[in-house]
Amino acid sequence: MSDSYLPKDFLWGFATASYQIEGAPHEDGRADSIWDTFTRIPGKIADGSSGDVACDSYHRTDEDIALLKQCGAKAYRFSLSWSRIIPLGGRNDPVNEKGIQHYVKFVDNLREAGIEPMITLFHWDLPDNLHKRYGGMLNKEEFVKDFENYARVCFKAFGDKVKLWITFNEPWCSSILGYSTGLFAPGRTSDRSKSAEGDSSTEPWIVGHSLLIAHGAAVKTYREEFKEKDGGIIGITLNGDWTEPWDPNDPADVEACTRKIEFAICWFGDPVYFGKYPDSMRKQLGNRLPEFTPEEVALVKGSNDFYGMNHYCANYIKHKDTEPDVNDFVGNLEILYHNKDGEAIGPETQSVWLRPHPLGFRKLIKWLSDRYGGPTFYVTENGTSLKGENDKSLEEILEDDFRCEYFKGYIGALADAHAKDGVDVRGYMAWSLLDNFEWAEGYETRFGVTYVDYTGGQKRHPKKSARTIGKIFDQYIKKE
Ligand code: NCW
Repeated sequence: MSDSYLPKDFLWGFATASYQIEGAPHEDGRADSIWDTFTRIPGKIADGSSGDVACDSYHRTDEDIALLKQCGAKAYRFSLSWSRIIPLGGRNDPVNEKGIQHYVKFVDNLREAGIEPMITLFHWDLPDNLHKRYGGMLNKEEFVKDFENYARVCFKAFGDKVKLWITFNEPWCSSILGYSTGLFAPGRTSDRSKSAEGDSSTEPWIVGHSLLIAHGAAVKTYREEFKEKDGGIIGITLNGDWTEPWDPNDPADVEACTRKIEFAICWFGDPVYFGKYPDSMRKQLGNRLPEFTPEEVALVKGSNDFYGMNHYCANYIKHKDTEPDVNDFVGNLEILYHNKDGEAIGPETQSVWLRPHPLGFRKLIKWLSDRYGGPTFYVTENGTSLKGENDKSLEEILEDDFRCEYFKGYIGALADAHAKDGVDVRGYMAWSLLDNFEWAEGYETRFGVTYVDYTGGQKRHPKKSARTIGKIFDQYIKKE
């Protein structure tokens, strides 16, 4: 048994996101988000599905809270659906009291159950009207004002009960998957730079910039109007993998590893902590990457009370000798799952991008802690899918030893990062409480510690991992 530990008041629990679990898309005044529209386009979702029903969590809040209690969770991270709260999205559009009341009741019930709510304001489901009205996240001026207004509505409605706030979940995904590869809503691709539609190769970088400014604006609002009274903290959640060189003896591969992390994580992290984009990005992207005005620097720099870290896996990186393509978004390098000697970084899972490698978690959180001057971390997501899980019998699915081992490895690595490397980490949310709508992968990929029987009345069946996580934390969290 390791002698590593986590602090006494460590907050652990589970995470979900509104569009992935709620369903009820037309209930109580909710309007479409960009994901409602996107999922209607044939071919966009692997199994042709949508979040129309998902886990039906909108109607099953009590069941979900009961599951959390059963697991021993101390916290629950969930996202609000902007389209329920301000269905048309904008600052001059009506606020939907029914949407607010739904979440007020949910937060109250969580707190009554002794579970600390952690709210994500934006987990990708932008009101579709804002996309149609002015181009959504591409339109910085409008988007920032509308997001700030939405954030204020939420702080006002829930601020006395909610002490942990996240502005954006994984802005990399909104920018790159939404505006470069087109895998996610709204499905725009930046590979049409020479087409009649004009140069779209700037779009992902413009979207990233809008998200950063909107984050800064919401944090300013919270600090100026709510923090003193409500006493909460607020930050942004960034995703990113650890990287190991394909050939550790090739300095170009070693250098490319850092560049990959800069393109994936520091794109957002550096502005928040240093007020600028990484040099490697400026060098490759030139003026396709927006510049911060002095007012924007003032807004964004220092805007994190904590670093929200989503982390799943690691990969090997091989440098490229060729010039970067105009649409390259990873830093002109190759992402691989085997190194020069054919060794795998980790086992396969159901998600093509996810190869578990727990030591990479310890290394990355330490790397980020060093780069950003030892911020407080909350791990806001960590978890895994299982190769072929959806094709197994229920009995087999419930014995998810692979997922249990994943959590043992990753939570142990986190405890090492805390106890041995001095990283200030205060919380951890496992992804996810429930199997749910896994975006472009539909329902075939399952991340839940609870099996959801989508065709069997949405019945929830806790897997072995649901019982294991609490036991793992019990071993690591200091009693005194
Ligand atoms: S898809 C994704 N995820 C999963 C999702 O369910 C959750 O909502 C997200 O916060 C689990 O955690 C996050 N992340 C995107 C991974 C990157 C995919 C890279 C594709 C390469 C082009």
